[in-house]
Amino acid sequence: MNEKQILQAYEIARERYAAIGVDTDKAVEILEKTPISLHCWQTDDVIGFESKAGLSGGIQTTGNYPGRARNIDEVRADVKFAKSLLAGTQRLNLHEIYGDFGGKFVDRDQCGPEHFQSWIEWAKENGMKLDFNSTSFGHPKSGDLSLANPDPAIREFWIEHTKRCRRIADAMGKAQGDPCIMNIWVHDGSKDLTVERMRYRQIFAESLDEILKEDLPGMKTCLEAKLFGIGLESYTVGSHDFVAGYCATRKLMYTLDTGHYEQTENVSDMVASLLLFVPELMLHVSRPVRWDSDHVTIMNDQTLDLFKEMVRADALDRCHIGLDYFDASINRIGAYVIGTRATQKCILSALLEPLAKLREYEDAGKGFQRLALLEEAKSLPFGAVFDYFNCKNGVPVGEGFIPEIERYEREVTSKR
Ligand code: RNT
Ligand code: ZN
Repeated sequence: MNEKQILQAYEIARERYAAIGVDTDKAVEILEKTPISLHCWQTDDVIGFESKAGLSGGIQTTGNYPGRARNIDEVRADVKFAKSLLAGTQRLNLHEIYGDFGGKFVDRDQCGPEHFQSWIEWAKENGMKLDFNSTSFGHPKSGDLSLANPDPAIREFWIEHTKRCRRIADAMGKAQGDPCIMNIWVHDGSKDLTVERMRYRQIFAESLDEILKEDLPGMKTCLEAKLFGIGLESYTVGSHDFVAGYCATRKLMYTLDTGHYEQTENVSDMVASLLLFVPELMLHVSRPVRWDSDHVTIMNDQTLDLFKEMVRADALDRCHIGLDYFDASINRIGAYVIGTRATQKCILSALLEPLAKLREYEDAGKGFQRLALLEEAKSLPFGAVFDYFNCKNGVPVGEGFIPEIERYEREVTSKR
């Protein structure tokens, strides 16, 4: 399709949507401004630059597709290339283990904003804002319990780490003039039965209270809930109930990772409950296959419903959108582009819902009409609007990004 055809198709789509009360120009404008935070850890299978200790903490990448980023320059080059194929706004989500440590070993209780100064500069140069994560896994002190550990020495170590991470996030947020969202996810749990479920959770809550004491206006903290980790199947300290209760009482942002719930659970329905009790949501958009497998996000019913619920709740501005998956079995940069575009498709689809009309039907008790319009909305010319969004922003339309990624693979990643 050439540009003229894309614009023609868009004009037709615009009229079609207008007929049911939907403003496509406005939807595209909102989509362009809605940031999606790219998770740096897709470039290198969650390894980072601190040590070669490997992954622990109940998460795992599978696959050994060639071309993994091996150092900070390669991570940056890959993120930059992925971004060049994406319309709209992207942020970059860093983990503490991706600091610029200058070849020295910097332990987790020693990290500071100085190790992220070059990231702050790089992000500015590349038009991205930063988000951040403390890192509890892949360390000799990780064990099964970090912030929930009854051993004060270990617990203190992780409290110190997390406090320092909040200060790093604060420095990032101040430098970029926009709060850095810092996620706390700890892997704490137990492989087998425990008779101390409440005790560890109580310790965890105390650790978090201590960590959150410091007032840091440049950043916002969020806490991620989880169902279970590999090797930690019987018990998770930071379960949904714990995190929901903690965030509601402390007025903290809740991190909703779409892979972290029972497979039959309707995750999208959580949006309209949580947002009544927590100030904001951080989303880790992922794709669980049979379990929390961290497959590349695609445009499926779960993801579509998630964004529909956000738009229906008029809460896009209370939701921070990030990706979280790690697929080492396919081209890693391709994985970013597929996942980001899929997320954008879902956001756009939600923005194009004929909500006013649907609400009118619902208020009038017109159940048949509501269901009919929900069904018909599925086959409206959504693709023409998405093509226009990409064309307008000068990035490949449709499958046009496939050869670009193949070229980068030929010229760059295959040589690693
Ligand atoms: C793990 C969580 C967490 C991690 C990243 C690396 O189950 O989803 O968000 O994926 O922190
Ligand atoms: Zn996550």
